[in-house]
Amino acid sequence: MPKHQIKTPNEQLSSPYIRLFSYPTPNNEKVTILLELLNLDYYSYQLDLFSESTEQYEEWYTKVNPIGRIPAIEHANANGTKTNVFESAAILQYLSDKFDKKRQFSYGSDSPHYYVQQEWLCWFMTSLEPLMTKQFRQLLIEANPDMVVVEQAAKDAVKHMQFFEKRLKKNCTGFLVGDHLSLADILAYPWFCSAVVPLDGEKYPAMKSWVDAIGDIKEVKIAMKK
Ligand SMILES: N[C@@H](CCC(=O)N[C@@H](CS)C(=O)NCC(=O)O)C(=O)O
Repeated sequence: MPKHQIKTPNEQLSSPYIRLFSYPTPNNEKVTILLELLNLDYYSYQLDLFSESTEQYEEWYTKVNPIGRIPAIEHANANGTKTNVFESAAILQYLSDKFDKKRQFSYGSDSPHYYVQQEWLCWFMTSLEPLMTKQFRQLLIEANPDMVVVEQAAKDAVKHMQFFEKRLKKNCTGFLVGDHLSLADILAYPWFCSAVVPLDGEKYPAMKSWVDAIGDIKEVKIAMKK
């Protein structure tokens, strides 16, 4: 099994290894999907984010991620040299550059699809992702959600989903970029099957087929359960 749960953040591991700092949210699922697809062994430590301890702001963790958010990884290579990466899109790019040499789940800089993948990654991270994070926080974490914020974020998200639908129809392959699954799909997928973003299959048929097809992939199913 690729995943190993660890109970303490600094558990001694023998190199090479990937230590994932996690919490079960869509931002984390993006990373677990790629780790599972690449069949990589990884050690997952779940931080205590939302209780009073707010472990993410402890000094040891701000050395991994100065912003105090999950996901983040520590990768130790065979020589024991460690690299920390935070921000889900940067982690996906790091993992694919290191471990997806055949480019089965990504496009490398030598591909004509590379900058298209980058466009969709940047668009998603700067436009849709902050709206969805806002909704997620209000609905699933705050004791008294501010419904004005939730409704505004939902309206804005719907506007953006129209671009997404058009792109899938234009590309015509069932994927956002090129003709196979890539970082663009992996990054966006967990949000569209999370409870905070109800997807209307009649209005967004291309997105509905895309969600269903990705959700059918064995490794994606495993990653979404973890
Ligand atoms: N843009 C960041 C977002 C990360 C993020 O917002 N993570 C949330 C959980 S999904 C978090 O760690 N929240 C802790 C906090 O807000 O204190 C990414 O994609 O990695």
